[in-house]
Amino acid sequence: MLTLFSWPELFGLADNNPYGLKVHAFLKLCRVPFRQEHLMDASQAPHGQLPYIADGGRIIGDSDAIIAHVIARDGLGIDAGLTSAQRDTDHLVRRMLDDLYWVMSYSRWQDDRFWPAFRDAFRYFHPAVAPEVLEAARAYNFKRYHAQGIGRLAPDEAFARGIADLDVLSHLLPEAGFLFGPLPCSADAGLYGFLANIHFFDIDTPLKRCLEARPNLVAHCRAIHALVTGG
Ligand SMILES: N[C@@H](CCC(=O)N[C@@H](CS)C(=O)NCC(=O)O)C(=O)O
Repeated sequence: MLTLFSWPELFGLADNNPYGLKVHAFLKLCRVPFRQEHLMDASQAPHGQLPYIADGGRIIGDSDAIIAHVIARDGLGIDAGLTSAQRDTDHLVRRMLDDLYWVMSYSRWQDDRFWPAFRDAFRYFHPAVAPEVLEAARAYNFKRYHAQGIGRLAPDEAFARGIADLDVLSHLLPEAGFLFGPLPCSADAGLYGFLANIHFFDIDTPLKRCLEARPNLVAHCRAIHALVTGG
């Protein structure tokens, strides 16, 4: 059976990382059987990043590559009805979410206003994780943020990027239903990976405030959540 390796759960979500949650949601939406293993270390992963999967002797990293592999392996029709314009939108949205990733991650690990709440939540849900491990991860993330560029921004500048992304998503999504119609596509699993990691986190960041003020983003998040959790 396919195994999904991803970062730990938090606030009832199967992964506190949006890319792993995206793959988890995709597999659930497509009713693909899998088991999940949570890791605190990405050193064994392809490209040194989670998520990755092990599937019949193959190891595949990167959420998009994983989704493409499973669609091809099982002949899944989840995206079969998309027009070429919708496929272009799907591509652009995924790339924009790659940018939102940095703002979301920065809000948890770098911004001193929210780091204590994130750290305490992590320790509450995962008491076995030593405080030094989280502090080391924080120091490592500071280096990543600096190299990427987000770490050089003041919090207001960083959040302005993420809020602009959420605004665009709110314009794109309908009031009800999913990105491209009444049924979810793989793009909706991707959106959920990010939106749920803001909406269900009990940390009052500017990203969360922005999302909560846009009913269609909340509705989308809750609709996919109900489909993947059965609740
Ligand atoms: N393009 C990848 C991105 C995954 C990703 O950004 N993973 C980060 C999340 S924190 C990671 O595992 N980083 C580990 C590291 O940088 O050491 C995907 O779509 O899966």
